[in-house]
Formats: sequence, structure tokens, C-alpha cells
Amino acid sequence: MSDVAVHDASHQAQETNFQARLDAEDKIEPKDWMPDAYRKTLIRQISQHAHSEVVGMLPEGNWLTRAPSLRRKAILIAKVQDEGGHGAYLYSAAETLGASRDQLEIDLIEGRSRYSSIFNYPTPSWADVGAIGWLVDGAAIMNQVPLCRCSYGPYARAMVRICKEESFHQRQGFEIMQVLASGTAAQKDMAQGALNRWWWPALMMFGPPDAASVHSSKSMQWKIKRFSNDDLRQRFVDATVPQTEHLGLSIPDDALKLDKDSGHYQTGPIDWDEFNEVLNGNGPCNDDRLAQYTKARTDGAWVREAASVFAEKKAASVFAEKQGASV
Ligand code: BYC
Repeated sequence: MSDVAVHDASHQAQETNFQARLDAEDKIEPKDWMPDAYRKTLIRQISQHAHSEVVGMLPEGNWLTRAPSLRRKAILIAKVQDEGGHGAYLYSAAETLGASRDQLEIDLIEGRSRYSSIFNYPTPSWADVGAIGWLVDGAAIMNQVPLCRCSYGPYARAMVRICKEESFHQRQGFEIMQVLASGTAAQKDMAQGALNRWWWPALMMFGPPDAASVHSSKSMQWKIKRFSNDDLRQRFVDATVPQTEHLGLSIPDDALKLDKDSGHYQTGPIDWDEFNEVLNGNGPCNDDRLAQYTKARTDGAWVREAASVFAEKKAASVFAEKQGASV
């Protein structure tokens, strides 16, 4: 056998062994062998997810100074802070795959990476904060609970804590909607207006329809994704329609109906042109969000520098102490 043939055969054996581990529901850990394409897919998805958490702080952060009471303000500060924490866990999970956090951030700023389409919509009223918690965090939970079983250990473990926090976020959003929907006519209108603004973008969060999803089949074979985009979208619709009825609000979709045979709600057509426009940078808030992300990163450079000098000095002093102890 030639050297090339031997190399090919051993690579094939590694691939087969890798898939067998996935099929046996083994977790893949950072130092394990993995195909380059698996590593790349994870870095792509985890970094997009991390960017989404951080950019996701902006639409609600917009209401921190105008929350209607001290209690609401404290809850919202905690929620927005949680999203920043989620970004930190996820950037760390991407680093275990050999990615540099700095480079991932630059990739977003320079347009080589993405964040979720949902965060390119404005929050003109307090009810938008409720609708984001209820619908956006609700959609995030639907998509992210299966990620707790993702084949890559560090991502799966990060998702466990993230999902617990998202669950609290979803409830606080629902409670804001409940208070508004059972308040004055003007408050109920405000809640309905926010639902009208966020319903369709929330359905788009799950990604393109299965037929147009380029990454799904490989990601499902690798057990990164456990369900297709359309399956998760359907679960979200089925869970959310009864919640909307409970609130006394209406889903902004005249074609929405319950299919008695399947037991699932059918929605009208989703405007995929709008989704693609948002992905191409032409949503209502794309420029603003990226400008704020870039500004926060630039303004925070001195903090990162100070933290890394502190960490280096601390490591050097621990090392010197250990050397002294061993003499
Ligand atoms: N927005 O082949 P597909 C949150 C891109 S929640 C923008 O189906 P995949 C939060 C996709 O990246 C939001 N881009 O891809 C909640 C790909 O483009 P590239 C974040 C989207 O990866 C509350 C192309 O379209 N959640 O953070 O198999 C408060 C083809 O799509 C979108 C996650 O990131 C979209 N909506 O499936 C604060 C969850 N949809 O990369 C924060 C983890 C698709 O080829 N991610 N694209 O240029 C996932 O589960 C999957 O990546 C997706 C897409 C379901 C989003």
C-alpha cells in the first residue's frame, strides 16, 4: 500500500470510529479526534450563538433606563446581564475548539459571521420587552433544550445552565404580557402591538425551511442538531397559540388554523424575503446593532487589557510561590 493509501485508510477508520461514538451517544471532548468539518460547523454555530446572546442585550437594554418600576428595572437588569453571561460561556466553548474569541468578534464586525435575525427589530414600547421574553426567549428555549444533548460536551454543558436561565426569562416576559393584557384598553393595545411586531420574526428565528437549510442534514448526522428547523418551529407554534388565547390576544395571522387530523396549528406563509433581507444586513436595526457592538468592544479594550495583565501577573506570582515552596 502507498503512503497516501495508508493515510486515506486510517482517516476513513477515524471517521467511522467518530460516527460510531456519536451513534452510541458518547460526548466528544476538546482533545478527542474530530473531523475538520465537524469542528468548523461547531465554531460557526457556537460563535453565531454567542454573538446573538451579546447583541441580544441591546434591544431590551434600551429599556433599562425607562422600566416602569424599580422592581421591573431590577428584573430586566438581571435578565440582560444573564444574556452577557451566556455569551461568555459560549465564546469559551468555541475557544475549546481552537477558535480565538478576539478573532470571532472581529469576524462578526467585519461581516464574516452572523447573529440571530431577531435582534434586528426595534423595541418601541415597554410591551416589546414582554414580547421578547415571552416569544424570543420562548423560541430560544424550544431550539436550545435539544442542544443540551448536543454531541460536543462543552457546548452541551453550557446549554444546561443557559436553558435554566432562559426559562426564567420566558416567564418574566409572559408575566409582563399578562399584566398589560389584563390592564386598561391602552395597555392591552400595547401588548397586541408588540405581539404583532414579534410573531413573524420569532418564527424566522428557527432558520430557513428544511428544504433550504444547507447545514441541517450534516448537523443532525453529527448530533449537533436533534430536530430540523421546521420541526422546532412547529413545536413553538403549537405551544404558543394556547398561551396567546390565555392572554386574550390574537396571533397576527388570518390563515392560522388547527389541523384536526394532525393536532398541529398551521400558519400562513412566512415572508422568507424579509428573512433574507435581514440576513443580508437590511433589517430595520442591523447597522445600529453592529455599531453598538463595535463601540462596546472598542470602549472595553482597556478592561480586557487590564484583566489580561492582572491574570499574567497572578499566574507569575503563583508560579514563583510554587518554585519557592519546592526549593
Ligand atoms: N438568523 O442551514 P441553516 C438568543 C443562517 S437566541 C441569522 O438552517 P443551521 C437569545 C445560518 O447561520 C438566538 N442567521 O443553518 C435569546 C446559515 O448561514 P451560514 C440564537 C440564520 O446552523 C433571547 C444559513 O442561515 N440561537 O441568543 O443548521 C435573548 C442557513 O441556515 C438564522 C442560536 O444561535 C437566523 N434566525 O441552523 C437573548 C441557537 N437561521 O452560517 C439571546 C443555535 C439560519 O451558512 N443555533 N441562519 O452563513 C442553531 O440552532 C442553528 O444555527 C440555527 C440555524 C437553527 C439558528
